[in-house]
Amino acid sequence: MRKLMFAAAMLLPLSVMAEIKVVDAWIPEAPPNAQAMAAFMVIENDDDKVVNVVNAFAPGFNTIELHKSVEIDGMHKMLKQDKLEIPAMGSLTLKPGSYHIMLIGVQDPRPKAGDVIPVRLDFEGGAQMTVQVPVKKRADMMQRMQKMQGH
Ligand SMILES: [Cu+2]
Repeated sequence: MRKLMFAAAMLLPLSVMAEIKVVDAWIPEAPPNAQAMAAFMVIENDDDKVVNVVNAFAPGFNTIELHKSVEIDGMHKMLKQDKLEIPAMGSLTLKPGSYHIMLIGVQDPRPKAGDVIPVRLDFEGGAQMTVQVPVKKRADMMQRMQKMQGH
């Protein structure tokens, strides 16, 4: 029994991953002159502890940052976040106008609808998870989201 518990402890950084599920991930296709793109997704946490995303990486971009869009005095601003906090037994929704993963410095060839970008999430404690995120036309996706909200 003692041996078993030791083995479980060794696997701890990996076991964090088992509690995390990412759904509805997408990246809106950007206009040809756009310098940045954004990744959206719902990160679900089945653990009874808070899980933090502290970094992210995606090939084809110069810099990746964790952002939150806010409105201050009627101005849209994006604030850099040190971490994205996924509540215990809860989820965090990354969506337009809110939290997102900012993909800055788009390299050639530019991602377009139909492409899939592997986005790696780095969790506090060292665990990593790569999510295959499809690039989609923004109009198609916004329409789908409105339908889901009953509009
Ligand atoms: Cu941003």
